[in-house]
Amino acid sequence: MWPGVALSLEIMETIYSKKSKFQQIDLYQTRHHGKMLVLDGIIQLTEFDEFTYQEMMTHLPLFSHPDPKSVLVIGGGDGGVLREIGRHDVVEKIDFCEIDEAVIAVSKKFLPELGCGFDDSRVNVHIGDGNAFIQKKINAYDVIIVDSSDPIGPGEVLFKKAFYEGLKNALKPGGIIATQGESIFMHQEWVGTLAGITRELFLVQAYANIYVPTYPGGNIGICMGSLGPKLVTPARQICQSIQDQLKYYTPQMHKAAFVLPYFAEKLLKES
Ligand code: SPD
Repeated sequence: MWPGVALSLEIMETIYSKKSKFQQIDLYQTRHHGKMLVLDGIIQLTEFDEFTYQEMMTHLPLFSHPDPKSVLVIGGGDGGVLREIGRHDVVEKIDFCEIDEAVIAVSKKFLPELGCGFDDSRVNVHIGDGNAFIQKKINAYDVIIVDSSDPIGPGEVLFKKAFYEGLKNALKPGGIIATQGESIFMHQEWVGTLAGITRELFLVQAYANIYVPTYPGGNIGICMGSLGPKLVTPARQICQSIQDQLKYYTPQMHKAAFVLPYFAEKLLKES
C-alpha cells in the first residue's frame, strides 16, 4: 500500500497464518514488540503500542459524551476497543459488529489482553457486514466507534459517504462517532475525504492525531463527528481508578490530540 516505504520488525516465530473467508490473518512473535497481528499484510497492532490506538479511539468519544449509555463498535475484532469501553461503568449496552469471526477467534486464543474485551457481559456480538448492520439502525446509539482496517479489502465500504450517513442516522440526539482516520502524513487523500464527509454531515467535526509507532508514518488519525457535544474537550471527569489503568489517555492528551500541524489544519479545512 505504501510503495517505497517499509517498517522492519524482527520476527521470531509465526504463531498463526491462515486465510479466512475475508482476508489473510497472520500473528507473529516479534523480537521486541511482542505479538503482532497482521491482516492482508498490513500491521493492525503490536502488543508494544496497541494501547495508544485502543485508548484514544475509545476514550476520546466516550469522555466527549456527557452520558454514553449505548455504544456500538464496528470492526476491531481483536477486542481492544471493547476492553477500553469496559472501563466505563456508565455504559449499559455495547453492540459489536465484526465481519470476520476468525479475527475474534485468533485474538481470544492468542492475545488474551485484547480478547478479554469480549468477556464483558454488556457486549452483544454480531458477525456480519458493518455497513449492512448500521443501515438498519435508527436513533439507537450515543457513541459509535469504527475500528476499521484500511480502505481496501473488507474495510473499503467503511470509508464511503453512504456508510457515514448510516452512522449519523443510527445516533441518538447528541450522539458522537469516532472512526479510524488514517495518517495525515501518509494518506492525505483519505484524510481529506473523511474530513469532508464528516463536516458535511455533522454539526461538530474534529480530527485527532495520535502516535502509533508501528503504523505507517508512526501516527494515525481519529475522525470524529458529533450531533451536539464539543469534541475537543472532555465532557466528563475521569476518575483516578480509571486513569490508573491507562497508559496514553489523560484529559490533557484529549485536548492536545486535536492540535494539528499547520499543513494538516489546511488539509482538513480545504477538504
Ligand atoms: N493501517 C492500519 C490501521 C489499523 C486500524 N485498526 C486496528 C485495529 C486495532 N484494534
